[in-house]
Amino acid sequence: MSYTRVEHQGAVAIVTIDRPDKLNALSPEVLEQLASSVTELDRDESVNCIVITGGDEVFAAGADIQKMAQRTFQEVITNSTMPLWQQIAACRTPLVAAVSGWALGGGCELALLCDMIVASDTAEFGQPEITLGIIPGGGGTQRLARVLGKQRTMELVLTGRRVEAKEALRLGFVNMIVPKKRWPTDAIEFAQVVARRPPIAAKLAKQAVLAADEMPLDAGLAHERRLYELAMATEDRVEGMTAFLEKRRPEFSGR
Ligand code: CO8
Repeated sequence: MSYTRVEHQGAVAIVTIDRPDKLNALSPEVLEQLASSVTELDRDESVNCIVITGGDEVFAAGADIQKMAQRTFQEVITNSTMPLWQQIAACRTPLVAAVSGWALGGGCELALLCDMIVASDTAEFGQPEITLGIIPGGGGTQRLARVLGKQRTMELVLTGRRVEAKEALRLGFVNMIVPKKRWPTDAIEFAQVVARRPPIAAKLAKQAVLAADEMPLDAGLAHERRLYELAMATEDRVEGMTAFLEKRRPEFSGR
């Protein structure tokens, strides 16, 4: 059974989670399909930006509670879905989450794993795992804490309180809110802006920014410098700078 759809709009690929009867609950099958689509698109030279999205009413209501309820401790230890989360996070192409409706538990973690989030004004985020007797396991405690800081993350993770789009924007974990009637069109248009940038530089920039979460400042600066030098070796930087000097639009080739 297919739970994801992939479509292309120019250099933007859109992966839609499509399991509406279970509010796009992220079962292992859904995660597998999502991860394999993202990996395939990441290898596709014609794709410069990937949008991960769900339906109008729900992005994803979390991991599949029905399946989780049946799992033994041994199964959790031996057959984790963690490699699939890591596979999506390893995508070098910029990832935009286009979120409308609920993004809860694993759904919120999936949005946070993306590089940017465009939310419709009906979006609602939360980590309700505590109400089920567990804690986030797809990166929620770590990625939220890096965006919101300790106090606010503690509040959301310990109470399971949901956050509406406006508050998410104020807290800084959503890039922008668009009216539901212009969603996901505006999210895709935003992705098109990223997709028009030289793709190697975009991938290097993504790698450099992500390193900020993982490296001390000195190592991060050295890493950024190496990536900058790589960008300077591309044909696209020659084109970008020449186009600027010739007062014309650059035509990037991805080389
Ligand atoms: N899993 C499985 N089924 C779900 C889920 C889910 N997460 N969410 C909704 N559904 C199902 C319901 O069971 C229902 O199915 P059915 O019609 O067969 O009974 C259908 O979807 C519709 O749901 P509701 O009737 O509940 O719809 P409402 O509009 O009343 O409520 C809510 C919508 C508020 C979104 C509600 O469904 C809800 O609270 N869902 C659960 C949210 C949640 O707790 N998410 C966290 C799950 S735990 C998690 O994500 C841990 C991640 C760990 C990652 C680990 C990586 C290694």
